Amino acid sequence: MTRVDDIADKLRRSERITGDEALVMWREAPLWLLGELAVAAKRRVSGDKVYYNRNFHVEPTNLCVFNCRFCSYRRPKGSPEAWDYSLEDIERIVRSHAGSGATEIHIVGGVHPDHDIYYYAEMIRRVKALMPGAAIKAFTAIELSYMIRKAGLPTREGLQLLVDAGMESIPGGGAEIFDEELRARICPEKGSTAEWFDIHRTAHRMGLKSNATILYGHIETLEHRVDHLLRLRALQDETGGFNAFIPLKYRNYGNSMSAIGEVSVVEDMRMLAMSRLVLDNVPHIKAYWVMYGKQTAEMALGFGADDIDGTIDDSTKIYSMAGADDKRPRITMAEIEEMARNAGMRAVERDTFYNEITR
Ligand code: V47
Repeated sequence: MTRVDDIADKLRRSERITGDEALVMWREAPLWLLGELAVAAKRRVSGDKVYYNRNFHVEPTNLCVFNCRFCSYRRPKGSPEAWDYSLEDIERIVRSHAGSGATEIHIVGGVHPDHDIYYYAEMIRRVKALMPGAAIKAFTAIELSYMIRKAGLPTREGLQLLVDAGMESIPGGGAEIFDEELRARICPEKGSTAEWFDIHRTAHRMGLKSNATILYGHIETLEHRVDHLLRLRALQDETGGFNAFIPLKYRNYGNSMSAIGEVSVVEDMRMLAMSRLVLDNVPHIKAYWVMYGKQTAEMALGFGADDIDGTIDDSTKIYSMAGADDKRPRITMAEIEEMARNAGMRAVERDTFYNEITR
């Protein structure tokens, strides 16, 4: 028996693998084996289901106090491509999605230099008032940490203020790469790994659910990826608060790391499968179709993903600005159903908390 065979058997018995074992699989296991193991692990959690929701994004601004090297979205103040919506603009955006049946509104943007936490609480209140039936998933841990620190509040109090306004869960962005040395190279000014974990740990202890991400396919090594996954697995052991993990592929258009290029689709599939296999305690692995494109997201269902995110309704620019093919991303429920069928699975509409929705 080779080392790969041994580890594969461990995974078939649903045993946890170590970081070293993960590295062996990542480097040496054939793609078909990773697919087989990851789909078996996925089926133990979600059977033949492929989850999606009806959602849209609100991106209040692309001004940002930070200047991450991989970001294609940020613009400096005064740029003709900068936007900075007022609360009334945001209300207009939300109203434009009335009747879409959305059950989730994902609010995320740049870290604005001037707005404070009370402004964001008011934003959430206004959005919630317009669509009380939709759950608000708002602000990356980096945005949250910045606004809470600026207000001089302890983390729990800051989060509570936003929860009282109507925030119901936290998206996974801002994680990038947890390794401190690498983080300092790709996003030197950005909120730290410790801040990201403080927000998610505190949120989980308050009973909030959140997601987690990794930005992969740039200058990181496999060791960095495994380290990232292990740090998330440890917090999940402690709190159980993560709903989903979303590997985000570095897209290289229009940012200062463009020369690096993008990793192959095979690398994407290995990333998805290894996420499923290492994160044995995170129920959902999301193949974010806006970032991968619809065809790659469909293929991801054969590598351990059980969620493709939502209908989006042409509401996000982060990925089109970074080079994603779909410049006006939207997907219908019929398309999602076909994707699931093509992968031998069944599309299931869910809410933010993975309750199934039957209409
Ligand atoms: O944190 C920025 C990433 C993230 C690039 O929680 C880039 O359900 C690739 O977190 N290439 C924001 N990625 C998006 C995000 C997200 C998306 C969908 C669902 C959820 C969820 C969360 O986008 C940022 C950063 O890691 N990002 N620039 C780029 N050039």
